Amino acid sequence: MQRVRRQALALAFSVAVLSAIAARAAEPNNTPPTATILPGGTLFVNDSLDGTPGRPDTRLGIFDPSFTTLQLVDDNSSPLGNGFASQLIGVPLRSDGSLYFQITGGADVAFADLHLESGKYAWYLDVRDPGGSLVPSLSKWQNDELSPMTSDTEWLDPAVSPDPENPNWEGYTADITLNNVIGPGTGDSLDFWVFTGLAPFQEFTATFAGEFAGLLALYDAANARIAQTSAFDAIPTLTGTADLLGRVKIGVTGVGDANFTGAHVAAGDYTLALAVVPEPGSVFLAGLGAAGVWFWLRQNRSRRRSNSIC
Ligand SMILES: [Ca+2]
Ligand SMILES: [Ca+2]
Ligand SMILES: [Ca+2]
Ligand SMILES: [Ca+2]
Repeated sequence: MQRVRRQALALAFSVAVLSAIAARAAEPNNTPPTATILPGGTLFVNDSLDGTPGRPDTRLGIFDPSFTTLQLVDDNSSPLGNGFASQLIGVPLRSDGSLYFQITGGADVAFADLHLESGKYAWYLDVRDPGGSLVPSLSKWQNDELSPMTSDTEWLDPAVSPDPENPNWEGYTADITLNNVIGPGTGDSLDFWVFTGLAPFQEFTATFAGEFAGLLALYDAANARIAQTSAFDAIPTLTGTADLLGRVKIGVTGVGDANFTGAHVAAGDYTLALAVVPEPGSVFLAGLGAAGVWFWLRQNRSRRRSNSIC
């Protein structure tokens, strides 16, 4: 018994040392299928996210049909994105039902394509009738991309008014809203990790601590998201069980990106730590650190199995 105990303590110690070696992501690990597979025994990772690059600062202008006369402009009014996206509310449609608008970089005040912004964004055009109700048939949206020294021109074609009593579209307006934080951007906005070497169906608790507000999600072997933390969790914590192979796949993103597509601007270092749940009823097990328990159990089980085979 003494020999078994010494062996178990030595194993627990070696696992604790292994766990103390902070793993880093083998980037890109930005999707569940490309998750970084951690060495068996690794129970925490120190890494970082940066969702800020690739978010274009936009400027939005309303123009005449020939795009020569700027009539209305906005730089940073959008409630969507990172605070540098644009929005114009209640823009009157022209008397033929048309509307012409242009999106350029924030610094390009003259709409002369003089800017260096790049990245994906989305625009939403919501047309409202004179009573303020949305007109879905005329409303539309699109994902787009801004590149340095270019701009995007968009418009609503002239059309016959839906109201014969109001052929000149009087009172019809459009809200144009831009979102400059869509998709993963061009930085390191997502990390996916696979912890390995746990016992089959081993219970675990995963916790996140970081310089930014984070979200964790648990993925199954088919890369389906099966559980996730909420933006309201003071300490993002997931509980679950390892799969048949003793693996746990966890995704890390920033608050606001509940779909784990990387659409957030959080940045900073974080620690993701896994604690395995010891089986109750053993005083000896309670004396071992959580880092060593699963390994001790696994060794003991395989030893028992080989004993019973002999
Ligand atoms: Ca990372
Ligand atoms: Ca802007
Ligand atoms: Ca474009
Ligand atoms: Ca990553």
